[in-house]
Amino acid sequence: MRFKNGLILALDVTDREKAMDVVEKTAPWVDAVKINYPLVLSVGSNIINDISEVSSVICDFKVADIPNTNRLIVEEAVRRGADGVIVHGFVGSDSVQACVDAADKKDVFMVTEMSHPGGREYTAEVGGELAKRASEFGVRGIIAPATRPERISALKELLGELQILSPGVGAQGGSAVDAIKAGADAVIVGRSIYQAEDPGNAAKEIRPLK
Ligand code: NUP
Repeated sequence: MRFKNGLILALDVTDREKAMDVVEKTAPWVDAVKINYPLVLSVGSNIINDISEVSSVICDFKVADIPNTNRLIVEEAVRRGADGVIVHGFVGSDSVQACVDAADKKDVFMVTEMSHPGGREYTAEVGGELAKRASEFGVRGIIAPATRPERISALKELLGELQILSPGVGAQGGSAVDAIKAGADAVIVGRSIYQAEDPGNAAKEIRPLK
């Protein structure tokens, strides 16, 4: 996936009409729409097909199970039109590998250290090790916290050529420009865009690559 605006929309809304309205209004300024359980559980998984008609879609299902279950989840997301899937790395290399195999050349992004304060408690400890092994796992990139840009830089050192997507901008306190300066390829932004009065303009303003 290429990120010319450096911006991924996190569409954590629970209403189909609102979801499609935000997708359409922000389309010129976002490189992909990331969807998560709130939307899929509220409106149904055919929302993946619908958004994929308009935009690239990343399914942030934080897949974290045994290899066989991971495979079933990723296959279904890709079958419905996902261009990328976010998976957890802490479950082990076989589980991540199952996601990469099931993704059928679509992009798999692996969570390393999470962006919220609790992300320091456990995920920070394994984040470096996961980043170091990411290319061996065959993933396209990692998820690293915009709330701690110094961690983006540190994880980038261990990553090689892989991509970095960074959530935590705006509502969680991080800055899009700082995350990109630290080495992220794109930021992931939700509330600061979909809760704005004018989501299109908010996306236009927040996108870090202009
Ligand atoms: O470490 C992570 N932090 C995070 O916020 C990994 C994530 N995937 N996310 C997701 O990014 C989170 O689930 C939400 O969909 C989005 C951030 O949304 P917001 O804080 O900009 O509203």
